[in-house]
Amino acid sequence: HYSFFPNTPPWPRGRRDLTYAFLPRNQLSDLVRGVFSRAFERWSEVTPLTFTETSSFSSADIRIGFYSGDHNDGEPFDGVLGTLAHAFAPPVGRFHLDEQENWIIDGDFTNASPLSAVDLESVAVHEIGHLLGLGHSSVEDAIMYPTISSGTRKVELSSDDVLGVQELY
Ligand code: TQI
Ligand code: ZN
Ligand code: ZN
Repeated sequence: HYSFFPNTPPWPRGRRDLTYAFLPRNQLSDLVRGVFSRAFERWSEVTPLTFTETSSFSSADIRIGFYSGDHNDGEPFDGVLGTLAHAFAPPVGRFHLDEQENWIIDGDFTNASPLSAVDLESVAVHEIGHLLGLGHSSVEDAIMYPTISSGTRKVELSSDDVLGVQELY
């Protein structure tokens, strides 16, 4: 069963159209940006929310960046595997990813070691759930289940994820 992020109100009623931006120095390719766009779409399909990319990092509701090691928020990254990413819920939706992971696009594990490669979209869909105020779920199929095996791709919301987010929005 789904849960909510403790002590975190969801995005307020008046905020249904949210913006997101990428840390400019990451210089992400269109391919990578497309992965995030599809991950947001999975949640906007089942809620009244919309997500639009903006070029203004400082004014975006959700700020996405790849960082390595200590990046001054008290939650340093730890290199390959371990912590992959973390998200801080509203009012500033910070979404940080560990730059040192072997990120895989579109489940294409052909040139990667399945033992250490992580599918970017799978992690993005999960972290966006946190950005919207969801905690972890006890349902194994759920995107919000707290573990994922390395080398696997899980991007489809389960009915448990949908029920959870629809209770918030
Ligand atoms: N990051 C953890 C996560 O997002 C951060 C975390 C630890 C956390 N404890 C928490 C977040 C309690 C909320 C509440 O869950 S992670 C997965 C999964 C991670 C893990 O890097 O370990 C995914 C990031 F579910 F697969 F294990 C993305 Cl998909
Ligand atoms: Zn961080
Ligand atoms: Zn999580």
